Amino acid sequence: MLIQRPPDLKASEITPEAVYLQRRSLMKQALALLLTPSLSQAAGWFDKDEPPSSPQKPLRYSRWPHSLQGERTTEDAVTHYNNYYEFGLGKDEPAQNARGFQTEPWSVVIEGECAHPGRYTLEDVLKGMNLEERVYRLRCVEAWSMVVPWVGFPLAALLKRVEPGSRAKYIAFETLHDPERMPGQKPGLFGLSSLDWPYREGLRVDEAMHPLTLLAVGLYGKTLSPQNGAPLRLVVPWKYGFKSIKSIVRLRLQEEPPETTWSRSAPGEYGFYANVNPEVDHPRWSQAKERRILSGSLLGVERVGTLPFNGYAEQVAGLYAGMDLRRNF
Ligand SMILES: Nc1nc2c(c(=O)[nH]1)N[C@H]1C(S)=C(S)[C@@H](COP(=O)(O)O)O[C@H]1N2
Ligand SMILES: [Mo]
Repeated sequence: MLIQRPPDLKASEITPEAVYLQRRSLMKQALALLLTPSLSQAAGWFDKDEPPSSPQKPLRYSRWPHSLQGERTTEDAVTHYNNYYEFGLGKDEPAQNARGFQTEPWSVVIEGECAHPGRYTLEDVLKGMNLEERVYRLRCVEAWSMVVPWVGFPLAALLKRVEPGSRAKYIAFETLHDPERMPGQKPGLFGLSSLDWPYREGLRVDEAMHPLTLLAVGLYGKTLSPQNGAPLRLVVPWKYGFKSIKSIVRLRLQEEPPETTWSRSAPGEYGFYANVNPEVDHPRWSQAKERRILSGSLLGVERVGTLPFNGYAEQVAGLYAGMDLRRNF
């Protein structure tokens, strides 16, 4: 399916990941965008008078020394410009539709090739964990990015507790599957019936054990808002945003590479590795630059060059030594 984009619509505003799958939702969104007066768009993509979301609680954490310097994306923008298809296709929809999403109680099943499989409550998972604030860039495959002060702990700390076995080569992640609580999972409701739920992602175990790989429980010093993946989500800063799976309920250690949602639905567009790479274009648009979103206004969004591995090459390029990154995209 090839969809011609009206020249005045930016790729980042029409949700290309979903566009591939569903023409109807594209038409709806394109129409909505065309009908949006540019002035109100400039004022921000969300309604300031909206009722409050579920209350976010303050977190105790220490600062990580190697954080990004410089500007951050405002909290408003991080919490109101989201990709979370379980709660709708538009960037402003998750903040609306995830309001009141219940994350207590929450538990995570850890299974497969490890010494201590089981169902862990979120409290078990967090017990004794040292929470840190780490300012990481999140670079979306749609060529926009944000700079976010995440709060979390290294995934490695959790994996070490369950002691992966020698056959554990990959780790599979799953988001909650509960159409009653996640309306986007209801067949056809957002026109995304062809995406099979739950949302799935995967990493190689050495990627998962890398000290930059974070399980985030908060941002801007507070517990995560539902739209950002409460209560527990992955952040892999050198990979495109879709790897950073939200609201995780299952981790499986396994020998074989897991299937992932986007590479399953569009294998030519989304690979397993998804390392940020300005030299490997998405088949339908360039990845050489990104629009750095810093506040709730789309006017004056700076376009900056995208860095290999999203700027973390020094720390992670060694994981891929000898691999052809054009083939393993
Ligand atoms: N379960 C789930 N996780 C998800 C997504 C999603 O639709 N569902 N979207 C991904 C994409 S494409 C991006 S860019 C990031 C966005 O994270 P943010 O909304 O916190 O900025 O979440 C990722 N994790
Ligand atoms: Mo994304």
